[in-house]
Amino acid sequence: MTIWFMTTNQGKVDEAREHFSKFGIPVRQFEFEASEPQSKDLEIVALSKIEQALPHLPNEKDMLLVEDAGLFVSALNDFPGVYSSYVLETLGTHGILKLMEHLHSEDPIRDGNLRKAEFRAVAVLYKDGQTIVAEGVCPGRIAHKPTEGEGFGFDPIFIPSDLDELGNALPVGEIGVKSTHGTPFGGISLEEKQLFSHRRRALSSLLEHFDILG
Ligand code: ITT
Repeated sequence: MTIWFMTTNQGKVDEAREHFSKFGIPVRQFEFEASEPQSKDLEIVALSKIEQALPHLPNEKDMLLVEDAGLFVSALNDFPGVYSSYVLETLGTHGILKLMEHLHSEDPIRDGNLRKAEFRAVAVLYKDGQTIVAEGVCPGRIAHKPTEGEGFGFDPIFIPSDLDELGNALPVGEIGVKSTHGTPFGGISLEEKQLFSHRRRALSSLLEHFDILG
């Protein structure tokens, strides 16, 4: 049983592998150029990609996974959202920081609220003629400067909110049992990112909905 993950992004493949390997499910990258519809809805984009790729699946019995994510910044009216890939290629993380330069406060709680953002992911899994959709959200804030290290995309500038003992995200300023202590995703390991990650949440929720382990 293989999951074909249709994506051009190696970082996303690594994270999906890290997650599904815990369940003994191999993940392989599916190279297919799908056109993305212009939509403000991540789910519409993901479902359209599944539809385009299905006829090209190597084996009918295999599963096909598409997962579309975006960074939604509150002070920028949820920009870049579904345009995240394009914005990363054009403005880059420095461009996002520039757009937010005026948003700062000496008070850490106010600062966190001014710079509030979240990652959202929609994962769609196709198996045996059925399609399951699941979502994952990771609330947090945008750092004042990028961090060096691991990660991809917006990881250098996104700081996830702390988590309580159940793994739920806490409001800005509250200290949780799981915390990156103000370090962005780009400065922590892939394993630690999984605790907070929108992608991991969407993929976990997929597995709950879809009894592929049975
Ligand atoms: P595919 O559509 O081919 O899967 P993509 O890189 O375009 O690859 P998404 O549409 O899901 O992936 O992501 C939109 C952008 O958001 C893209 O530039 C990603 O690098 C970035 N992104 C997504 N998830 C991220 C994460 O966990 N950390 C940092 N950046 C992320």
